[in-house]
Order: sequence, then structure tokens, then C-alpha cells
Amino acid sequence: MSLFLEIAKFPVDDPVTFTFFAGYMAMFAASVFFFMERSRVSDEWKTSLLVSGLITGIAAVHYYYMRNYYPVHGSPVVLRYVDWTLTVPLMCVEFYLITKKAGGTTAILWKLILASVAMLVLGYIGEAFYADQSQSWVWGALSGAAYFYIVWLVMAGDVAKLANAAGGKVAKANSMLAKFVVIGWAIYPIGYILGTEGGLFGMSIGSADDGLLNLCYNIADAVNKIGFGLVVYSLAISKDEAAA
Ligand SMILES: *C/C=C(C)/C=C/C=C(C)/C=C/C1=C(C)CCCC1(C)C
Repeated sequence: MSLFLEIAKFPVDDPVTFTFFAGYMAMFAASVFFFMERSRVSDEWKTSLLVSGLITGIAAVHYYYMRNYYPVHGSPVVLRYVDWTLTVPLMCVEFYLITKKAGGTTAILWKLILASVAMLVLGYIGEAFYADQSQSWVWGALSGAAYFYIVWLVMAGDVAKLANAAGGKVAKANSMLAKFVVIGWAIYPIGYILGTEGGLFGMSIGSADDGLLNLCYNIADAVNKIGFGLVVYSLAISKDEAAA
């Protein structure tokens, strides 16, 4: 009964609602794919594929709830940030697993995790408490500083150095994942700017729009979570040309 009521409230012509629904299906399908394919890759890659499936699986469960929440109550801020707080550290674990054999340490993993948690906590404060105020940009900018630190780690810092020293497919996979961080992750601050009153240095871009914010986040989530998993998957099934 309640299922029918929820569907009756579903505005099918709304692209935001559509991406919540399609995002849920895509995350679900990707998880099935990564879990099934896990049996096909060599032992050293099984943990990486497990983590890929967990990232999209955790997101699928959150999207299951968010897609019903949004049409009725608007932006699902808490669900969104709980999802990210679980999945972004797991994306850091993917970097760690890839560089581990090349000397990656848990110290580097912790740098990535702490920076991503800082990024998310600061973004959450901005969105949950300051979204309708002109100083929302301050929280976004602080969160952005943590984001740039992650970009630096994977493009030029500790993570990149290890991957490049290892060469071969490790270097290639790292540079692809790093591109997701630079390009794919950059969609999130755009959503924040569009969805908060003063997101861009106190200036409001039109009116703060919850819909545009969620549209950006939904597209970015699908691109990044599924994309990360596919990079790891292609690394796992590729033949070892150079010694890695
Ligand atoms: C699967 C979820 C992912 C990869 C989420 C990533 C989220 C971000 C990179 C968020 C970044 C933000 C900023 C850089 C500034 C404004 C606030 C945030 C949290 C949207």
C-alpha cells in the first residue's frame, strides 16, 4: 500500500527524481557485476573488487532511501553525507590497495582518509546549517582545501610517487583514478555552489537550488563510484606487460 503511495508521488518528469532512481539501479547493477566478476580475477585483485562492490553497494542502499526521500522532503543531506562518509574512505582504500605492493603504507592511507573526512565534515556543516546564508562559501572553501590536498597526494604527492616508481599498470591505474579525483570529484563543489545561498565567495548564483545540487551529486556519484570500480576492474583483468 505505502509503495503505491510513494510511486503516486513520483514526479516522473523531474530529472532530479529520475537520476535518483537511475542512480539506484546503476549502483545496484554495478555491485552485482563487481561481486560476480570477483571470482574471475587473480587472488591479488579480489580485495580490490570486493571494495569496488562495497562502494556501489553502500551507495545503492542509500539511493534506495534517498530516491523516496527527495520528492517528499527535499534534499536528503544526512543520508547523502552518511553515504559519502562510508564510501569516500573506501575509495582511499582502493588507492592504498593499488600502491601497496609498490610500498604503499597505512600512514599514506590515513592521510587520504583524514583529508576526505575533513572535506566531508566541513561540507556537511556548510550544507546542513549554512546553506541559506551568504557565508556558506567559507565552509565550502575549507572543504575545498582538504579536497586540493587529496588532489595533490594522488597527482604529485606520496601516492603518485609510489605509483610512478612502480611503473607499468600500477602507474596507469593510479593516473586514471587521479583523473577521476580531479575531474569527477570537481562536480561536487559545483553542486554545492549551485545549491547554497553564498556558495561562490558569498555571491549567490541565481537562487540556491536544491534540485541542481542533487542533480550534480547524483551524476557525480554514478560517474565516480562506478568509474573507480571499472578502472580497478580493468587493471585486474589486464595482462601484466611491464613488471608491476
Ligand atoms: C562517492 C562519493 C564521492 C566520491 C564524494 C565526493 C565528494 C566531494 C569531492 C565533495 C566535495 C566538496 C567540496 C570540495 C566543497 C564543497 C563541499 C563538498 C563536500 C560538496
